[in-house]
Amino acid sequence: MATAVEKWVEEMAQLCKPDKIYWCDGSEEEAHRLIEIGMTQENINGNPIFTKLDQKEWPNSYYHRSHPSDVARTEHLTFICRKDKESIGPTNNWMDPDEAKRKLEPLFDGCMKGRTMYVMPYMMGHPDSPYAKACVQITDISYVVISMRIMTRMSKSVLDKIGNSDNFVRGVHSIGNLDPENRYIMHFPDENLVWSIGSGYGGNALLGKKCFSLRIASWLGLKEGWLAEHMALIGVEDPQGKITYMAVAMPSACGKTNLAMLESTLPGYKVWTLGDDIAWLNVGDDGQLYAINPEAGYFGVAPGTSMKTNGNMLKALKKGTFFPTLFTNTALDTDKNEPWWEGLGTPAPAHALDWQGNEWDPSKTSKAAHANSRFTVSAQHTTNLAKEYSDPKGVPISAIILGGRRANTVPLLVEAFNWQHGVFIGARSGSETTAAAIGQEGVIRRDPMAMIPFCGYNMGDYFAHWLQVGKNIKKAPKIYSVNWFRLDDEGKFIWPGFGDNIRVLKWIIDRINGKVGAKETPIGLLPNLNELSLEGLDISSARMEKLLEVNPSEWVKEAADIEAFLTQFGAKLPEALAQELKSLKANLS
Ligand code: OXD
Ligand code: MN
Repeated sequence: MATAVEKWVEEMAQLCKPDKIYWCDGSEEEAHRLIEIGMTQENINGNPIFTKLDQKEWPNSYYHRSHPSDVARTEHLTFICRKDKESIGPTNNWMDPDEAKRKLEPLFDGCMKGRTMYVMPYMMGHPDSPYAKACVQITDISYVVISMRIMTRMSKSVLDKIGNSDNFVRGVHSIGNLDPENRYIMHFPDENLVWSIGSGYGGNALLGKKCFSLRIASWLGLKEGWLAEHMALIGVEDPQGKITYMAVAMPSACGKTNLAMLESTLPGYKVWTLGDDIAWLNVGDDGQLYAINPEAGYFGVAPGTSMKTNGNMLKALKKGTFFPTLFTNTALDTDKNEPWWEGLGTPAPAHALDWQGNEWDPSKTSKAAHANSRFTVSAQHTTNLAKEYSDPKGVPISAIILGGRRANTVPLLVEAFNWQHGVFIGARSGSETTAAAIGQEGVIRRDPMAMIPFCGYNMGDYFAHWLQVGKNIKKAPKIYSVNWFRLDDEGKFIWPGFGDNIRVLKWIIDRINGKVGAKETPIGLLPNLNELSLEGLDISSARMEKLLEVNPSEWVKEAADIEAFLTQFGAKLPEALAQELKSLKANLS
């Protein structure tokens, strides 16, 4: 008797009409075999699927170039499909589920003719965690298979775990014809189902990542009392050896990966990483907030990653274990057969192909690597991987940090007065858009908890859910806002960032332990300058004051923008947050 997975795969095969069906086992041998085949196959954009890089410098590393129109998430082509439009709210694109299927079925019909259908069984989360989810994704490109093997726990044993049940998350993916006109990423939360066609880009095509672990999982969290969040997970060890665990939300391409891999400039402090992008938070039986990372790898932005800014990551990229490492849309140094990107910290190559495969002229201003070019690397390569990474229980969270990219207005560091105020700080957060999503860069948009592209339901309900989770926690973690990106009058970053961000984390630990004070401002609690550890840092107190400035006229404008954003949730906006907005305005006047 066929299992539910087999029946579903058969149904999908009838629709997509592949030449072959291949069931992935997640083994090392399989990865090598698929890469070898991929090196001889052209992607439909005319590039080989994989190119082997110099194996001495970059062991077990391969290069992939995507279609030039397919280099980032496409939020305008991403839909949540439920009958009840109000339930998905004003910040998501909505489509009726029947209409979505009517639109997609003709696109999927025969889309895998001449191709192989790969069937990937995988877990999101440690298999022994009660929050882990068994998933099956199909795809028609081996680049997605190898990426998923790095990013998830892919194994044929997942099929045994699912057995005959139909309790598994379904993902259907095809690169289709890579035509942006025929590109859709559709989520069906009521069926734990994602359909994605027309893109091979990570955020659109690795369906266990944003599509399941955030958009669909946020629905599961709402129903089951937990939170699926766009957060890195770190443990900060102090000189006494005590580790404080923190969950850090930041919009895409705003430094979560760098923070997760931070090399401390303060002696005695060390950052351990559990994850760089997604955290699932739950209230444990002991009333504490716990977090797990459902992923197993990092899909990080390459440009700007150097030995100086993120040495731990470069070491991971060069580690080379039985998990391959992928580079996508970086430049290719053709003399050395090595990946290269702006900000790698090595001289520009004499001869290189840019991310589109054209000869690159270093004298021109055009970038060699795409601004959103990526590496895909296993967490097993991380030199600072926390030992609790393999603990199904996860880690107890003492601080939640909410970041954004703001040239002005928002100080380096603010502590919320309490959980409710922290939820308001999250709800009011804005950030400049980046190359991680197609669209204009550098425009400020409100991005509550960095979840605007990823919360699968009405954000009014999301805020209420955060408030409720806070009530269920015995000792709520403190909540902070951070902004590494404030500019001076010459447009230069004031704060050095990277390894020096440990100074901010240290203040947070000191606050948790009641060792330092804070001063009250209309927007929250700010550090006293003399209680921030700035030793060894070449930064004047005038510049520090600018970093910590709360400028009333900027904040009056900010409050008006926040109000316009929150008003769109109408009656769904929790009264507590409406009250917080009122107090912010009152405090400012
Ligand atoms: C990512 C993103 O790839 O947020 O993590 O876009
Ligand atoms: Mn992300």
